Amino acid sequence: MKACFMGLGYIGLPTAIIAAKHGVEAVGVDINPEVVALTNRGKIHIVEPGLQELCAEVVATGRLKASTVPEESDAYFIVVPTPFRGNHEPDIAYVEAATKSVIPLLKAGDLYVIESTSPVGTTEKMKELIFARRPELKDKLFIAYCPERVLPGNVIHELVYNDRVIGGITPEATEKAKEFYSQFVKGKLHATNARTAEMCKLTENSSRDVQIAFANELSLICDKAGIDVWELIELANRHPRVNILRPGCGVGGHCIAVDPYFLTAEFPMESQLIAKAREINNYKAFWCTEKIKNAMLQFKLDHGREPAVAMMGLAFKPNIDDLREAPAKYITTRVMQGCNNAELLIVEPNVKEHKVFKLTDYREAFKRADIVVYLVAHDQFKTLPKDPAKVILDFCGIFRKVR
Ligand code: SAJ
Repeated sequence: MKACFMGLGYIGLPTAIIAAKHGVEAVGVDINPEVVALTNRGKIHIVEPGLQELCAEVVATGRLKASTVPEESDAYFIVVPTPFRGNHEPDIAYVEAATKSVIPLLKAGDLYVIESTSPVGTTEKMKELIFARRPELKDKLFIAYCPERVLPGNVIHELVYNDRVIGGITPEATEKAKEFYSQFVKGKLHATNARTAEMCKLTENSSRDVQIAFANELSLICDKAGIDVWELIELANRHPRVNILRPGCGVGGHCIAVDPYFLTAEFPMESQLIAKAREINNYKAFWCTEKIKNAMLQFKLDHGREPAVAMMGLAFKPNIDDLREAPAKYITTRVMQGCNNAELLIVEPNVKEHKVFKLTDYREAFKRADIVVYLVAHDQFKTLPKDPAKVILDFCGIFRKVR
């Protein structure tokens, strides 16, 4: 079977590689010619453990090739970004563009699947778009939506072993899509319709955002109440049916921090809790910024000089190098803007250099700092000593567990 993957990003590229590894003749399409050229040299442009070797293998055997234009295939997968316009309005322009580029190639019996996180109803919209241009294909295509849920950093394993939700426009389309995915997915393939599958993806990530907001709200309450929130959560989680997540310095990344807006944009009156959770998680980063500024002022009052402040971590989550939508980056920028001539020691052990931030080694930063601010719970930081002479602001529970 030949499959065309539209979009060679964090999901499209690994999926094309894994499908090729399992015998599919894969064509990976991207608008970025450098990504295409790199892939055809068997190299990857994203950071994902183990993927480089697999890419080299499937390119060398000719099972995967990359191109800037789609080729006639038996199955087409839309795996392009779905960004937001300014006012948190989802933008499916890339999905539409990718669909338009494959429409001329479609033939009866082909499979067309959207994987991109999309507003509910997108698959139906693309069905209309296809049949408007190719009326002779009406009811002769298998059209479905199949979201991915892989965790960055563990993609190869999760692409194969995660269960997947397969939502066809028709039951026959669901079965056709299940047949394709069964070539490399060992997890269970759960059949449903397209709208439910679209909603399922948004539900998974929105539920996590709400759960994190609860943990963050607890941290604000406990700060005011003089309670150790980490001790509190660890105790509450001893309850057999309580599972409170970890407070942090905010919620980052291009998924949990973004996907809830697909629901609040489309169902503004019905998604009050989801909207409020977004506000709470965004507010937490502002709250941390104010805490840091107050600690700097207090230090100056106590010591008659500006403090040296170590900002520990920029990434959006522990032990990765991805700074997209990272609250730690936002906080560091805000503190930088208001720090007068206090020395700011910015640390991100997973990034060698940054075009905006001058980075310092975490051990040196810790040694030189009067105030140490733990923003991201990177493993490296767990090796640092506890020095009572320093002011510690720990927003991520660097040495703490919650269960
Ligand atoms: N975070 C907390 N406290 C927690 C857990 C996470 O503050 O207890 C923060 C993290 O620091 C980070 C953000 O939330 O800033 C998101 O991190 P994450 O690990 O929860 O999620 P992602 O974005 O790496 O991956 C999520 C996953 N979705 C769910 O867990 C429901 C993954 O399975 C999805 O495939 C991915 O989103 C996606 O691409 O949609």
